[in-house]
Amino acid sequence: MPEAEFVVVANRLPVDRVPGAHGDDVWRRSPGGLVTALEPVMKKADGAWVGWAGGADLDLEPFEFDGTVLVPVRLSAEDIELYYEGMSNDTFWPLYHDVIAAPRYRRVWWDSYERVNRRFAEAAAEVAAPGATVWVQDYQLQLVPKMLRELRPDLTIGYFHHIPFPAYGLYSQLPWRKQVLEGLLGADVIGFQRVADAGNFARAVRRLFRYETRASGVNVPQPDGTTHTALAKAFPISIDAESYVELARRPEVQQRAADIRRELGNPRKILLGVDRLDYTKGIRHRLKAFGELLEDGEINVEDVTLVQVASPSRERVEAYMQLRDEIELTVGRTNGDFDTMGHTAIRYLHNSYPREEMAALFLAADVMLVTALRDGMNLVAKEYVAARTDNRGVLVLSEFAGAADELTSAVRINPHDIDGMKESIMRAIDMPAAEQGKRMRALRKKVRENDVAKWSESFLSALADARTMRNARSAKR
Ligand code: GDG
Repeated sequence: MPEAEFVVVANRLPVDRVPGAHGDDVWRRSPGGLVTALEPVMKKADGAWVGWAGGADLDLEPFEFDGTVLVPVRLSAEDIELYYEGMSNDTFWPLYHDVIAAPRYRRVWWDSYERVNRRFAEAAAEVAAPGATVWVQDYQLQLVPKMLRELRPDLTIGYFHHIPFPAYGLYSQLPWRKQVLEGLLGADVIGFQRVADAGNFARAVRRLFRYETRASGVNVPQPDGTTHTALAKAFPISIDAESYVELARRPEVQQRAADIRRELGNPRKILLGVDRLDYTKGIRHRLKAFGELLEDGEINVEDVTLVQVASPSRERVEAYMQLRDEIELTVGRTNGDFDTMGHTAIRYLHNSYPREEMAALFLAADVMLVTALRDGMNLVAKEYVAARTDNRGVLVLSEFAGAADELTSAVRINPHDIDGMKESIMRAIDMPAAEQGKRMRALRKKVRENDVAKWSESFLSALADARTMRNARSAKR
């Protein structure tokens, strides 16, 4: 197997298997933000990407795709059930999102999580060149940094946590709370979305291990008497803003935005929500506020329509099935109560759409509703802002989304406060064009200045500094 100077380790490979023209399967680049973010870095370096190819029991050899070596990690049907749907999506996900849903703690899930993390670590250890840099992604792989350091002490290891890190009072529920922190502390740099997440992590480390933390550094004593310093810091992720600007300027996307408005019966205002169908996103709270505004007579369906894109997600996990039922019941009731022949209250779309359609929706939306109860960052908020090259439109943004730290000119809401949210939605609907412009310009400046290229550069430069320091220390020994 070829050796790589730069290795990404993520739960999923950056490609999807899709049916090809000749009846066989072909690989297609997946649309995700992480793939876009890392593409330039992977191309520059001799890059490899270690991850699951999707699907059960696939035995695949490493292969090259677009100049990157992809190293598939095999997951059995049982691994998918225990490590992925169980431990990752039914324990860590709800626990780290402030127990919005009750996390389940099952020992068989944990055993599988450890086993699968080791498999990822071994695959990375095998493909990394001597002294290479490895960047591990997200909560499915929290044990990989330590496992990898044990296998390959010569590597420089980074880890980025895409979701929140909870306060100690919640984190301490986790039966394996020590093992997870130890796993993460194997990294040289541990990146979080918000300053608050890095703070929660450092507090958990102090409480459970009493390790010394100085500025953002955590000093971890090693068995051989030396100290390993892990840097735990915020690196807020972003989007490829220019690609949304480019999409929004295309005449066909603008035409589609106009068509969407017409197809909806030309309402005066279109409100939009775009989320994976997930209980962290506050979709039910949003529907409740919107339904009450209709009930109160503050708005009517000829005037205002809510478009809710809820893309299918984790459909085999019980909590997600329940959420879908609840949302669809609410949408059905609201529409049943308020729709007319020509107008609908909520246009609900349980589907995924191409990026062009998303951009057209952003352009058509007068008000974008991001009402997450807890969200690491929320890229949709940044995408909406980037697409509004006309400096119009209003972003209503939950203070519980990481994006709220940077996007301070949005209309901020607390999604638990339904009355407050109703007032803010009305304020957004009625906002004069001049105020929209002022706020949108400020938001756009933030997103265009801090794009995803800057995110990966700043993380990787912190990692390069860590590597220099480590080399200097070992030269002294
Ligand atoms: C996790 C964290 C953090 C959605 N529906 C469609 C579609 N999308 C795209 C959006 C956006 C992405 O999916 C979703 O990103 P978010 O950030 O909003 O949320 P999560 O999926 O929960 O992501 C989150 C993120 O990781 C990155 O660190 O911000 O907090 O939870 O890009 O546009 N894209 C297309 N069609 C759809 O129907 N094309």
